[in-house]
Amino acid sequence: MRRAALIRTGGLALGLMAGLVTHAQADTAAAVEATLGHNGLNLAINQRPDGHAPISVMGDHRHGEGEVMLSYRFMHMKMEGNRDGTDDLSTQQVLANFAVAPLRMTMDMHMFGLMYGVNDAMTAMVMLPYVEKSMDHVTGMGAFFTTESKGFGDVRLTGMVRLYETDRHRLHLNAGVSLPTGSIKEKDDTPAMANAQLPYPMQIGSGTYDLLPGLIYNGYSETYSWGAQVSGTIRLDENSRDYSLGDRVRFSAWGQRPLAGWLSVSVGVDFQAWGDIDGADAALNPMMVQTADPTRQSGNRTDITFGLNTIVREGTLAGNRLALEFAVPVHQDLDGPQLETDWTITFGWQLAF
Ligand SMILES: [Cu+2]
Repeated sequence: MRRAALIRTGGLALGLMAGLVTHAQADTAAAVEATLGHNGLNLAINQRPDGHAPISVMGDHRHGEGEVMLSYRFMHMKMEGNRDGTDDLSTQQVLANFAVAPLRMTMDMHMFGLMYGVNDAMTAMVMLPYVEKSMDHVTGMGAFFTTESKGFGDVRLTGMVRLYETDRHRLHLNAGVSLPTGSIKEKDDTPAMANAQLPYPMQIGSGTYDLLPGLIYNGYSETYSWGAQVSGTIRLDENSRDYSLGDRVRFSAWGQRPLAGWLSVSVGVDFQAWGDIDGADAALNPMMVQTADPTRQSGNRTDITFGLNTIVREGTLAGNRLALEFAVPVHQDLDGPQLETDWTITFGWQLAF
């Protein structure tokens, strides 16, 4: 039964007969052909749950000309305990060098996305994040305090350009820019000062124009799919507070398996590395707390990821996608002391029309 369902997704003609094609551009045969190009498999892949990458991967797919996709992601990241290199540090060890030790941090991100198929070779994407951060600390005197920040982050504009495409393999370039729309002037009360400028990791934006280059590959068979992405964040200038965050590089690879026409599971690996901060915010005292020291911000982390993708295949909600992904680190090397990441969960909704 499952196998029959998968085979059905393999052919456009059968898919049409089964009433599975719900995209708006399927209205006319000419539009269908324009979307499909030289073969009939692409639209069927787009309708598979694993036709999209695991939800934490952005810019993984393109759209046909005129097609629009709305998306919403919610990401929650939990960090607790300090580390230097690959060794855990106790709070006492951190307090031996600083007046304040961070204990834990959470970050919630609501990411709103819009994709538009400019033509069959290029899709444009806009992403707007809303970020909420909270960090708990203890002072050398034993006083606990929490700082918080929130607001809209840096807007990202990206173009995805087809480089190579067959019915089973797709490669495209991501070329994007991040705009400095997020605040770098977040303040909160600390025991040392009321309304103090918050350290680097508690700011919402980078304050700089950043280049976002990337390359994505996706491959498909009837019973599996797989993919990989390499992407970077390159800071182009110094922000208005006289620093620039470290550049970042990220490599992800994943495999997915459809379990039903509406459900697929994924497993993957996600490596990220980031550099130290250039320059310094003059309002921050690096002797006070590690998060205010521009030379203690670099590191790298490797996560193993587990995900679920679903797609509604029929009825009035057809085309709606819901997905969940959980990431847990297997290796973290931090130029610390820095808070270490415990886990990240990402939930997402997507709808193309
Ligand atoms: Cu999309």
